[in-house]
Amino acid sequence: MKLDIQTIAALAERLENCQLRQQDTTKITDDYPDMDWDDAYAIQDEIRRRKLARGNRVIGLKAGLTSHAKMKQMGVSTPVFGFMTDDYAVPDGGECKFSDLIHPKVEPEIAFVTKAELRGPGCHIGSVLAATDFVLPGIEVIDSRYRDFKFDLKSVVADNTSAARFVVGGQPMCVAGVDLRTVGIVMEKNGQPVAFGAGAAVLGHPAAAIAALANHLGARGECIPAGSLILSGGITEAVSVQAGDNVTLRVQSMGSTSIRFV
Ligand code: OOG
Ligand code: MG
Repeated sequence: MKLDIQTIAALAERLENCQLRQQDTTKITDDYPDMDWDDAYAIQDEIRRRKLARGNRVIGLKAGLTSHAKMKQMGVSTPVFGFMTDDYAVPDGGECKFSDLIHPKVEPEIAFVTKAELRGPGCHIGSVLAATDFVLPGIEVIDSRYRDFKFDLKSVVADNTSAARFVVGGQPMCVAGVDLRTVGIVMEKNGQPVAFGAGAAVLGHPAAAIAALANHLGARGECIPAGSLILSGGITEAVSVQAGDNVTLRVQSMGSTSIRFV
């Protein structure tokens, strides 16, 4: 760790206030170029602590930057991990208030719900599939607190990986019933298809993103508890949205889920 506890608390407050006030900021590595990965996750942990202290609950976990499309779009090369609280959940087909966000984008993802604990190190696709209760379509709404979505890996980790809102829905499937590598997805904005892909875009197999999360947490003495909802990461580039937009994600044999920006 390169930052002291006061600096970590101050950076967490700065980033969380940006989220709460719909303001953007410059990336924090501009001010603290020497900060390391542990600092970045410590800032994210402090943001979580602030939300829990305010009465929010953590209801999901996420992996991000798990596809080449996303890594290329953001100019980075390593997956990152974050959390989602109860106020991030939008009901299937429900509304998301655009004015609560800064400059949201949507991502097509496969969501996993687990039935057994996953604990790294050594977690692999097989352990993830064995521990998965079902998978279902999910749209993540990301909203970087950084100006123009311009960040580096440490800055985006500190900013809880741009997490803002998500919706899941459609037809839950057990993993035996679907090949998560070849499963096709279409994301539509206002009825127009805007993004296409297949599950293998995410680290070769979306379950690999869940394994990577378990191994990341394992290195910190934490685990993915049974019953967790986890977003495995955008399959395609993220797509910008405006108030009035209607976004639907269709996943082969898993139905669809949608969200409206109002
Ligand atoms: C970081 C979050 C990336 C994903 O699914 O790749 C992410 C960002 O691009 O702002 O959630
Ligand atoms: Mg995402």
